[in-house]
Amino acid sequence: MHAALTSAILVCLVLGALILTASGIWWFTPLASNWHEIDGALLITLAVIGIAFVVLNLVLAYLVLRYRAREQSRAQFIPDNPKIEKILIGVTALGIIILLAPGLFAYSRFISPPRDAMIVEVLGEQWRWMYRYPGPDGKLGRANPKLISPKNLFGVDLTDPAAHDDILSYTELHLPVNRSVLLHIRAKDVLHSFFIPYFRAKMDAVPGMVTHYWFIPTVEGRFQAVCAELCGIGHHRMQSPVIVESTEKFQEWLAKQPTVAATVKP
Ligand SMILES: [Cu+2]
Repeated sequence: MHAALTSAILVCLVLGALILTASGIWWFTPLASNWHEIDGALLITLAVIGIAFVVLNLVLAYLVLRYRAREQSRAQFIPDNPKIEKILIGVTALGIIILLAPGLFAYSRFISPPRDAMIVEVLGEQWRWMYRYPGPDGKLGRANPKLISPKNLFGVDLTDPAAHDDILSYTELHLPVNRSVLLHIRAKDVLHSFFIPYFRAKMDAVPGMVTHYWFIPTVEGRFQAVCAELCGIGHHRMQSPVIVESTEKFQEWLAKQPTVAATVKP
């Protein structure tokens, strides 16, 4: 009786997972960037682990029922079976290669930006995201965590002339549509992770180093960046609007934001 119930629960688990997947209620948000390749890697991962999940659970359900305890049945001792072990090692190795390879290729492109990408700095702190854009010189000035103060939230180094025209945004990330963007990601205090689910883009923000990734926003609209690293009690609040708009609107917005010279300079 217990064996039959266990088997039935396992079959229901598999059916429930298949129905939920087919219904699409937890499916990805529509892609709003160039990273079809990352979606491809995610789908391959889902297919491999999905097939493994269904097959293993159905086999388990069958074995639980087929070899349940019965009066007349006796266990047989089989110490090993080299043939089955070889097959299992082969299938597992193949599964792991299929899981990892597409992601490795996608990741190498994800961190290799095109030369003409627009650089934006992302700074994470408990618990918000802030942004710094290069000014008319097209260059981000140097920054140093030691220079961070209540007035100089980014720790911008004012001895670097390239820093003076940098533009600061303390709340929103605005981006022009269909333009390559390279994010330089920093953290002030603890580990954070800058994640824009619609762009399939995510990278850890690590205190003491600058990490990066690039993408092309392909859809105009209002999106959301979140922190994907449990970073303290206010982690859930660490969200920020991401606005993708036409180049003209973006330039208009950028012109209204404060520069380092206007805010940080003593
Ligand atoms: Cu965080």
